[in-house]
Amino acid sequence: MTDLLTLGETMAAFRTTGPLRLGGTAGISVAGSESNVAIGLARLGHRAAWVGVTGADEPGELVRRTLRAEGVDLTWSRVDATAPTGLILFENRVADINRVTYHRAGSAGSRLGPADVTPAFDTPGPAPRLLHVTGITCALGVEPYQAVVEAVRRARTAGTTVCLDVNHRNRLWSVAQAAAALRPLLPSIDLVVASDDELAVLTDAADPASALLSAGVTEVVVKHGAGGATSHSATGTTHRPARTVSVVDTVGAGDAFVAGLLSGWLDGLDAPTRLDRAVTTGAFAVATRGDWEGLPDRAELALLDHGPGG
Ligand code: CKP
Ligand code: MG
Repeated sequence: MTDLLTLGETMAAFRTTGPLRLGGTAGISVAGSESNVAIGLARLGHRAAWVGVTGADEPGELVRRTLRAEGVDLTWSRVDATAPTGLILFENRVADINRVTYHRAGSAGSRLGPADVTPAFDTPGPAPRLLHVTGITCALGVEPYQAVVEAVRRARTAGTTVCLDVNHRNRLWSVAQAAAALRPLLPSIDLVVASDDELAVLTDAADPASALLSAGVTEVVVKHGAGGATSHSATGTTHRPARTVSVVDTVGAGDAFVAGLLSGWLDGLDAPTRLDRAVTTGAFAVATRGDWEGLPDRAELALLDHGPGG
């Protein structure tokens, strides 16, 4: 049985230690918000499946090999030989500040469509327990957006709990475009995750969390970066401070946070304990280089409870 089903685009990622124009060496890995979450859950022992499309090329092989090695189920992903795998460049500029550039227009990943998600729900046996979708997939084009719409619709029918991370990307679309696409999904979303500045994508209300709960969302989790995170639900509001770590690379921190949160949900933890796990996995991502490489396994979750040498 699948614990978490997610869908999106995963790209080959090139990380430089300075401006790319100067040449030199780059670290090569993979990046994609939804697969970051899948890896985070797999590391914690959950069964995570990623639906996506890669090209029949070396970057695509890197994506598939990496996800397989991390224990992510690729049963419902596919290769499209007519389009290239997308690329993402992270050029390290100062301290933990990266310049991020996408080369993903027309990519295989953006060929994801509604037909790609139906097999995951049509497979005999129990439906996935969780579906995780993000605004990034919705921003990739009409077909990827329809894939999200279809996945959410099928999840509703199957009794699968649905999580939406707004994950707003200015380089992919405007706030107005994101609002027009994501707001209609809200009646079918159980759990919303957003950073405080992303809430305006979902509602114009002065009290966004209350408005989203009134719209039918069960839990609204708001990330405040170094200020921690807050969970809002009908039973009340809980806040957890961020864990104090040295900041190395903040990219992927949001996805790591979601992985901890959803892991807590799958384990049946209460809201405060789920948030604890979320700020912990988020801290692992912040304190290590790469989107997902530093994410913890079960035993490592406790490392940050004791501090260095503790
Ligand atoms: O919100 P996060 O920093 O956790 O997301 C990072 C990911 O998918 C990164 O892996 C990148 O590839 C992306 O978001 C993206 O498409 O921007
Ligand atoms: Mg994010």
